Amino acid sequence: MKGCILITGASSGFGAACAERFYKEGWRIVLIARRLERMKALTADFEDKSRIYITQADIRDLKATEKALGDVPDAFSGVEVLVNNAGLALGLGPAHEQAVEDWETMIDTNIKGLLYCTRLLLPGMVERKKGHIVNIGSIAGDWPYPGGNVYGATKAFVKQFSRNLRTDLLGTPVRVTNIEPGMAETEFSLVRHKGDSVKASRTYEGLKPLTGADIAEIVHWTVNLPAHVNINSVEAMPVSQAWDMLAVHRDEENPI
Ligand code: NDP
Ligand code: 8X3
Repeated sequence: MKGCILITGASSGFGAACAERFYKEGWRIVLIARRLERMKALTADFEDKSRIYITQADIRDLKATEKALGDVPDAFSGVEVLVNNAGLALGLGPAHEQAVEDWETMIDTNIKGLLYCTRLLLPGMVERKKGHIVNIGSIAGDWPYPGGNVYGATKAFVKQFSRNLRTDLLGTPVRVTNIEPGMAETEFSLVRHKGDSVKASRTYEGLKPLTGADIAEIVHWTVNLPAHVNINSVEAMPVSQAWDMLAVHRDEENPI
């Protein structure tokens, strides 16, 4: 039998796609997010219910997350793969106009929530001498863009934390991978634009964005490589996305 994988943010987007992919491959799946009904709907057609465990938790809340993970039934204990996927961007305005509460939500979810899940599951992986932490970072953690201020900084944290984890775990068989996707069509932009579906869909107009299934494919590949192979990071963009040149502000009359 295949192992057990725990996926955070499994109610939508990449997390839901990973749940589908790993279930189909015969894994036991543990799904966590706040929207319980969405995870139930996602798995409604999955025949082998004995391989599915769904739990509701807000990963910003350490105690709630600890309880949710502590309540995972024995049949799902010994999680081999943790996909730290839950996360979000809020807003796309310049730093001097952004809401501090939105910054806090991103920091609490993308950084602290990811740390809580890692800290709760990693000791078991080290003890059992088997495990893989797959973090979902972003190209925003590498490449600056206007409005990416705190979101990008949270993903830069994920990148460096992933590398530091690798150094801490040297001498154990536990693997760590940071996957850094570019534009992917999920609910990400809807959340970033606070429910404005027009702005959200404009993000993907005239191009073929990545999909949740693309990211699930990459996660699946990194997890299924031979146990001695550690993919440190993967940066993946749609073909229609690339880096731009450095920006220069020009004002002939009032150069700054
Ligand atoms: P979605 O909005 O579709 O999914 C985000 C998931 O995170 C949802 O399942 C949501 O579940 C969950 N989540 C958010 N906050 C919390 C919380 N406090 N506690 C538990 N779960 C939470 O977006 P994506 O699938 O695109 O995003 C997944 C990850 O990929 C994020 O980390 C994002 O930053 C990253 N990413 C996305 C890219 C893109 O272009 N789409 C590109 C690069 C990286 P619920 O609301 O039910 O709690
Ligand atoms: C999401 C990708 O480019 O919208 O992390 O920041 S991007």
